[in-house]
Amino acid sequence: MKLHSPAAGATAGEPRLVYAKPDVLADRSTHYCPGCGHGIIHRLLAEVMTELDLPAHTIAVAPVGCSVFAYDYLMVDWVEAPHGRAPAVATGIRRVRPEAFVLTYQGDGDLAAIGTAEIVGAAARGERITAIFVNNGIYGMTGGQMAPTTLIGQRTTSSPTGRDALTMGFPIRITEMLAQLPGVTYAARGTIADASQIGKLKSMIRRACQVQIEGGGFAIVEALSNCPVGWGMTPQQSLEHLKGPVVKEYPLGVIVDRGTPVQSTVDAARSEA
Ligand SMILES: Cc1ncc(C[n+]2csc(CCOP(=O)(O)OP(=O)(O)O)c2C)c(N)n1
Ligand code: SF4
Ligand SMILES: [Mg+2]
Repeated sequence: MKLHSPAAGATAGEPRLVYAKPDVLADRSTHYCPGCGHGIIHRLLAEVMTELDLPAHTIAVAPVGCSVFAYDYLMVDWVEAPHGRAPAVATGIRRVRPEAFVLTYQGDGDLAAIGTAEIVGAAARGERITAIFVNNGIYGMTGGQMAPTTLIGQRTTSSPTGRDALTMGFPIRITEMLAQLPGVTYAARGTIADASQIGKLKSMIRRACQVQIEGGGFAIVEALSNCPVGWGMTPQQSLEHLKGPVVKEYPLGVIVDRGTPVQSTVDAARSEA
């Protein structure tokens, strides 16, 4: 794969290629709505996997939700595991293919609601998988219903007057919850809200992939993303909303990094206890 053409060799006056689409990213339009963050996260994954030479060794697991068709865009081997079961399916793949790079990609409805048990179980077991968790605060695919991650006061099609904590509960910071588990080597939250944050999110995804390569346990990156259609906003408004109320509820940064390999993760967790 060639991300960057070599600067060396370009002679004065010749155009120099500074960026190219990673080969692992399919050369096709996506089905995502204009301004949707899923495409940015796909690109970051494609760049990181390419830089770490992972595509040929990768088995990825796709969810339900708008990213169900991730397998049409990232040209690696995929298994489809609808209804929140990606971490369970990834666990099976891990056990039978110990040499593979195992990746899951899930939205917040899929991971934090429909498949809560599976993500908690995989994290508790310290499964050596890399999980990408796209939190856009809503069930995008099915028409914008409330998710566990929906903000208090946020209007959705199933909370038309705004989410009320008294009757609908509070948003779940699931990545912080998972980070408490000793089996979790790395947990971080980034966002696609602007160019500088996209760079930081890429570093988090890179670290989460390296953890697996270096023999660490479970690694998760939550990507705060947008759903302009479900939020009833323009793409630009949705990015401002991300930077404001969404980041206030879901703080950005590395939540835990216990180091690799697995034994050091366990030792670090014991010393925290
Ligand atoms: C057990 C079960 N309940 C509900 C559905 C319907 N369903 C399909 S996708 C989806 C929402 C997924 O939302 P999310 O994971 O947040 O992804 P997004 O579309 O927002 O990226 C739901 C509820 C389902 N497929 N299975
Ligand atoms: S409904 Fe929302 S999450 Fe789904 S593709 Fe459109 S903008 Fe993206
Ligand atoms: Mg969602």
